[in-house]
Amino acid sequence: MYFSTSVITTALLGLASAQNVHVVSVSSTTDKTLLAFTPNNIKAAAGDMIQFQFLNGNHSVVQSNFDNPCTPIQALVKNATGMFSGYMDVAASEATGMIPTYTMEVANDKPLWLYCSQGKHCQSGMVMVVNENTAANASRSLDAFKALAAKATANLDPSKITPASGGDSTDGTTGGTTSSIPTASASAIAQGLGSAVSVSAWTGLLSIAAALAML
Ligand SMILES: [Cu+2]
Repeated sequence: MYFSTSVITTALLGLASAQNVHVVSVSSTTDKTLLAFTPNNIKAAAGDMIQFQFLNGNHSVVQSNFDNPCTPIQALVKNATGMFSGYMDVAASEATGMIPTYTMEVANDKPLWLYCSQGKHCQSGMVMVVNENTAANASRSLDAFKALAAKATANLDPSKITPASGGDSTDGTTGGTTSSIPTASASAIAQGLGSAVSVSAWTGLLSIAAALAML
């Protein structure tokens, strides 16, 4: 069996790009009162991973839609399984030297509107967007979403809502997984700013390399 170098290179690049991990800091290691996701406006391709690293406080990440900033999407769209990280109490795991994380895979390139369902954090601007698309609709910007959130009458907990009986099922929804990582490595990854290739991607590359060596 024979593979040209270009075919192999393309395969390796494809694998690496499919495993891009975007790191988002939730609150801050230095300012525990910070109610923000950083960065709060990211571009991610379908198949990319987003890892939320909970650095302080007790926050969550919940999927809404643009028009209803502080409301879980499952309260808006029938059969939606919108993402919800659960509440991540950083103080509870601090003594172990670990911080909680929540990692999700991006399903498509549509805008994904997210908020924190703790207290009035959503109204305070603890919101973000993945794949903002102001080219398609100039009014659907992160700034406009924040302004809508500030006026929301309630900040809804996904575990305490009534599932929707109607709505637009074209809204993309997704799930994720929770884990924890050493506090030290969290800041190291966060300083990488943006994307990094995950361990599993490299494991994949190594197994492909091993397979090729046996041809
Ligand atoms: Cu919060």
